[in-house]
Amino acid sequence: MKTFCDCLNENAVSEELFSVFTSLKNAVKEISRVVKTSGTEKAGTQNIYGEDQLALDVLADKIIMDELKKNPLVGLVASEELPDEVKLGDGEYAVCYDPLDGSSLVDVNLAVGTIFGVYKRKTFVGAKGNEQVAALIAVYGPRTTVVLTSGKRVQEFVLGSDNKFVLANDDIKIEEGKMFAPGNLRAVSERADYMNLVDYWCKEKYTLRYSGGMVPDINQILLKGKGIFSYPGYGDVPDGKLRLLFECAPMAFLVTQAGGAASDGNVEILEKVVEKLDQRTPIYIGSKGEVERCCKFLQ
Ligand code: P6P
Repeated sequence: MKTFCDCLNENAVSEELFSVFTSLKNAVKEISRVVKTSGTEKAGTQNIYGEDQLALDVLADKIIMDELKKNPLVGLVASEELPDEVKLGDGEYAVCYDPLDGSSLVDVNLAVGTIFGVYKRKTFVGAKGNEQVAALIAVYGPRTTVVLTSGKRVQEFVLGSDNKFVLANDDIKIEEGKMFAPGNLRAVSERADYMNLVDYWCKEKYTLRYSGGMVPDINQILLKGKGIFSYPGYGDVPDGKLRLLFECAPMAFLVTQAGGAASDGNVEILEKVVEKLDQRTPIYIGSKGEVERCCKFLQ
């Protein structure tokens, strides 16, 4: 079985990026451990979006921050759980992350995940997703897996009982197929265009696969090699709830590298400029044909 290190070497990942991936891997291993064993009590605090934080959110954020602080190659970090980016030093790499996406699903024992985007920048403001040099998601489900890309291919690794990651899927590709993850369905109450699109998927007998966790839902599209995840805005939240920097851009990098696509309905996610860290965006991501269908249906 090929190890995490074997594959990074085969993909001619630089020594420096190898080191950053190792820090992310170490953080994922520790988060995987605490997700399985920690309580699900609230931390008594809220993040900048006014969402109640679980002690687990705060703990996962601390695990990642502590790990990245140990790596001199990482000069800048930004966390969905923190109000601002944090300068750590002169390292050339900038890592943005959502430490525990979908954490409200932990208490009902559904899969949750971590999302990382890696850049070579001195600030995230002004960044575009297509500047990412790497992206990695971790899925804490029945198994702990990571899916990553450094811009050459998309690979999945599974954490074994020896606490080591081994290659589970090499060179992941997304084709076309009838599977849909229609987020923010409440929007059909005000958006006839989204109603028509969901109606199309239902009439065409698409398989519904929506858990409420962006990471497992998009991980499923990557591993099944087909499908569409949609999360539109509507009413007084025209851009929806998902964050461009911390969630959508890293996901778009992974899915695009696997031959899929990601759009906000008009512009490719990877082309959108991060104007502020908490910027939201609608997102339609998955099979190319399905993203095109979303752009056609949705005005
Ligand atoms: P809704 C989880 O809270 C999250 O940020 C994403 O992981 C997920 O795709 C989305 O929100 C779910 O939103 O409106 O279905 O609860």
